[in-house]
Amino acid sequence: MGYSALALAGTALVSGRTAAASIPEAVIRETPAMAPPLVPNTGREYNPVVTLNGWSLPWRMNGDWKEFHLVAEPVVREIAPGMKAHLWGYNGQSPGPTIECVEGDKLRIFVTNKLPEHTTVHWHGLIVPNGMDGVGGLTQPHIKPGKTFVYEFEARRSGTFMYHPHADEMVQMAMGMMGSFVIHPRDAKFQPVDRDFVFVMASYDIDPGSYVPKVMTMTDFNLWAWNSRVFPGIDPLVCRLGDRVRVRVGNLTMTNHPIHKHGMPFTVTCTDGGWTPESARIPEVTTDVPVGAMRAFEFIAEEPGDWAIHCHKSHHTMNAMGHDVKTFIGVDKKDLAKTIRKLVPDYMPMGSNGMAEMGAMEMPMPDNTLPMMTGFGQFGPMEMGGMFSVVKIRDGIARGDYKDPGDYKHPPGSVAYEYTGPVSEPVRKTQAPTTPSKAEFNVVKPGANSPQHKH
Ligand SMILES: [Cu+2]
Repeated sequence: MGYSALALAGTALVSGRTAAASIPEAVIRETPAMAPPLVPNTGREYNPVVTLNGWSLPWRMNGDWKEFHLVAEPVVREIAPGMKAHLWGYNGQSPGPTIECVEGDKLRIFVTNKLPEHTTVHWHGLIVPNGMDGVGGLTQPHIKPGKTFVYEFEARRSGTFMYHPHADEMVQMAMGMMGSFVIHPRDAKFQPVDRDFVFVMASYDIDPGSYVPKVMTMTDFNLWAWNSRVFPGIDPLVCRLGDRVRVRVGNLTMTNHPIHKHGMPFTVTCTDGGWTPESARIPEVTTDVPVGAMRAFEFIAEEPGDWAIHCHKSHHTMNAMGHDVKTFIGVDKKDLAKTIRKLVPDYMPMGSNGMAEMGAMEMPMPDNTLPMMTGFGQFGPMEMGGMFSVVKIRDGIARGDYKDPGDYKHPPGSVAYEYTGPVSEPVRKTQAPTTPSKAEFNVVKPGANSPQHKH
């Protein structure tokens, strides 16, 4: 090979200007369907991750450099069936493809800018030479529209990281520019898992009926997404019974997300700062993922079933509509509705008894708008949206099979059921509340007229 003359082995990273003379083909993908894990056929071996509703970027080996080609460009992303958004992303989708490599790999990443404004790429959490850190103006000139820049660095430590622009950041991240970056350990036996899922959280503010996120929104987003998808558009996390499973979650929204998983506890084993020491690993069922951070947690898939996994902020498991609607719980709106219907014949009062009715209701909505509460399970409407998916644990799934196995078949007698016998009225305490006596509290004030001091 013509590149062997570079003699890079064992040296510090030298500029690859000669080797970078030819650029690898940019692989573009335009579907939000989950790609099967990208098993490496060149370079060192590793156990690839699975990107929810996404894919991993192929590379080419050039001497001992692993070369990738990212293209920053406007994309159309299906947020969930029935709604598309006009975002900015990489290589045809938002988020961009996951970049996977192995600790010690020499990486050369070409970044072509097809956006209408300049950009850069910051490698969040990676230890890179300062001039490769991607902070526009501070560590490099911006990548102007139409230009291609080259980033070269060694993958120095394994873990879970992200990439995103560090140029007009508020706009570019609000438009969906981000991706996951996984560096696999040099030793494939280190912290091994059977299934390894990754996704990055983003939030969007897209008015019902429109396509482009409002980029000035600070906190009041209306779409809370995993890999730019919302429930019911998020892939299930399909696991084989007994598998050791890792879930890597990054947060590039403007607020924290307590990620909660039903069924079995998990342990956070890695952050974007590195692997968590054994002695610091505690079992949990919820882990908070702060803004600008990654958390990877692991569990043994030992309980079969359809287990919910979701952000525990309940507004984040809702889709866009009006989150600013008034609360009407307890209000009888019958008369009011009659009056309003004289003016607006379709008027439907909402929420006198809560909002569950919305989950089953097919309300007329503007085009390109998802219901606020949606999704049907085998027992009825799930009334979810946003950051929600299902960990589907099944016996008899093949290794490497991520196809949705459908609804869980519960063993007979293991589903909550209706009681149909007589129900007596609950016993309520009818006596008016009384002020507790001093004796009940048994407060002893030194020297005061406490009972002990009365003679
Ligand atoms: Cu959340």
